Amino acid sequence: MVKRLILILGDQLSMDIAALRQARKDRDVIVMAEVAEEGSYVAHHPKKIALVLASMCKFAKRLRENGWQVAYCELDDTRNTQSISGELIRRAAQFGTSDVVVTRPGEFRLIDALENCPLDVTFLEDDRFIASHAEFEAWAAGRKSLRMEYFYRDMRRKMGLLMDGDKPAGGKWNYDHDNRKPAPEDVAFSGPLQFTPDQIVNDVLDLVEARFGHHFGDLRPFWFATDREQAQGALAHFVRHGLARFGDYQDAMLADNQFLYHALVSPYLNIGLLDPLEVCRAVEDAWKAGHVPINAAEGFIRQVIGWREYVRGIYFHEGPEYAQQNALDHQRHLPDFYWGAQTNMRCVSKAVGQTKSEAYAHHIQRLMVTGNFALLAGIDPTEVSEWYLAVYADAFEWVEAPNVVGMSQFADGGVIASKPYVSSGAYINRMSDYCKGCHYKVSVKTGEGACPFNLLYWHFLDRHRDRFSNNARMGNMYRTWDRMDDTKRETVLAEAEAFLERMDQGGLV
Ligand code: FAD
Ligand code: DLZ
Ligand code: SF4
Repeated sequence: MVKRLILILGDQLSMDIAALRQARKDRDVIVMAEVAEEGSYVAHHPKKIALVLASMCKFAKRLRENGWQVAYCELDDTRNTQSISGELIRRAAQFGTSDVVVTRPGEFRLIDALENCPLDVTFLEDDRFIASHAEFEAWAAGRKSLRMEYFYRDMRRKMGLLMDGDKPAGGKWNYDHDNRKPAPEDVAFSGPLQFTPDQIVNDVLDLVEARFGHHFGDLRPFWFATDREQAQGALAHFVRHGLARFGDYQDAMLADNQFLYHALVSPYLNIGLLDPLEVCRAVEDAWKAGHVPINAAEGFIRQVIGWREYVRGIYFHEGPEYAQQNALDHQRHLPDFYWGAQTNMRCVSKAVGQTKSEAYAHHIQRLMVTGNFALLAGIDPTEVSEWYLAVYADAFEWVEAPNVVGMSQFADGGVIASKPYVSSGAYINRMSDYCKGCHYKVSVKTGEGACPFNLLYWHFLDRHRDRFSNNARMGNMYRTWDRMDDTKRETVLAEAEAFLERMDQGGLV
């Protein structure tokens, strides 16, 4: 019987992950390694590193309790080679085997490293998803455009979620129309369940502080769930107390409430502490029991079996070059205020501020504040993508890159989005309370105090006229721009240029 090394990565912490399912306790060794390379290929937020390392420690402990032989290497072990393939090579020599089994990683960088590792590595499909690669390819084959909505309906039918026979429950596939309420005065949900660090977590926090404390982001207070039971508790808490209003206020933003009615389950889903289907079943059960309305349940389930599955399909369908695309040829460097330097734009400052403290911002903050600004200002999408990959606790390339490069920056030329997600300050004002108390005035279009989003919005449309003016969904925007008198348009463009110039030179904007 040949001994094999079963590699479990930091985002593969599921007891029924493919590599573990076909391993044998009497023969195989589970290899897990905390390595500097994974913590620093981008400068991950310290909270994200702590989440992964603490969850890895607890997962290894659970494996040992279940009778597995686990070769676990801590970050500060002097024998640690500090890379995943280095650790596999070292363990192969130690256990006298060259056979490795791994569930396919969620990032081409690591797949490539393992393919080039001088060992016999067998990859198994990561089947913690609802759509396999083959299913996504079959769905994509022959389609002119790969829009999410039809894929989502197939996933609903496949899993029988919110279905009434072969019809969607409630009569509609999509209740998005009901899900665009502006920010409420009061939020009745006190936010995600928070966990006091135990000894294992505290030890990891000390380690992360010493090794990665210089990265952008606050390590403490740290309250994430770090094992399956805690993550399940966090999910149950959200379903019970937050879900009912999730749909209504999904797109709303508040300066002093980071979480509104959001679930905060993506970090747990993405490292394997929760399973997407169990999350969706819990939501569906709450609807069936009459505890939450259909727009909340449908809106939530669409995010998980629709968007989450779809972006993963796109990442693997498009291949390793996808994350480097730059269809709009944007070349500007990411401004320092994305890393916490001062800015007078209150919306950006608040979104970045909560990213720093929580390693979290919700979808609309990512899309319509930080993403929108980067797109309007023409920031290099590779720099934008690196930022998102670093700063959010839930960021792994298979999910981050399509959301940033595709959905948010239109750098894939329209694979994901049929038009760029750009807006002036008016949208931010409608959906948030950011503009009250901002240095800029959202109602001012040019001159003293003009909101930069207002200026840059037209600048974006003007500089990309060749690409977008024939887009049916953007015709109105161009007609409005074209109706302005020449002097007004010249003023807008000149002020936008002056703003960008100031920003590039590191001035306070
Ligand atoms: P909720 O708002 O409560 O939504 C419920 C769940 O739906 C999430 O937990 C998540 O699993 C899923 N979901 C919702 N939207 C998406 C989506 N567009 N893609 C994939 N899953 C989705 N999500 C990540 O998991 N990792 C990322 O690195 C990431 N980067 C993003 C970058 C940008 C520019 C944008 C616009 C979105 C990004 N998202 C990413 C999607 C979304 O913002 C997060 O999934 C969500 O904010 C997570 O918080 P939550 O659990 O409170 O989600
Ligand atoms: C994100 C991360 C970090 C910070 N550290 C580790 C680690 O030390 N060991 C490990 O096995 N995995 C880690 N990860 C998760 C990997 O980066 C992740 O598996 C790949 O990005 C593929 O999705
Ligand atoms: Fe953001 Fe403009 Fe509103 Fe200020 S006025 S918060 S810059 S949208």
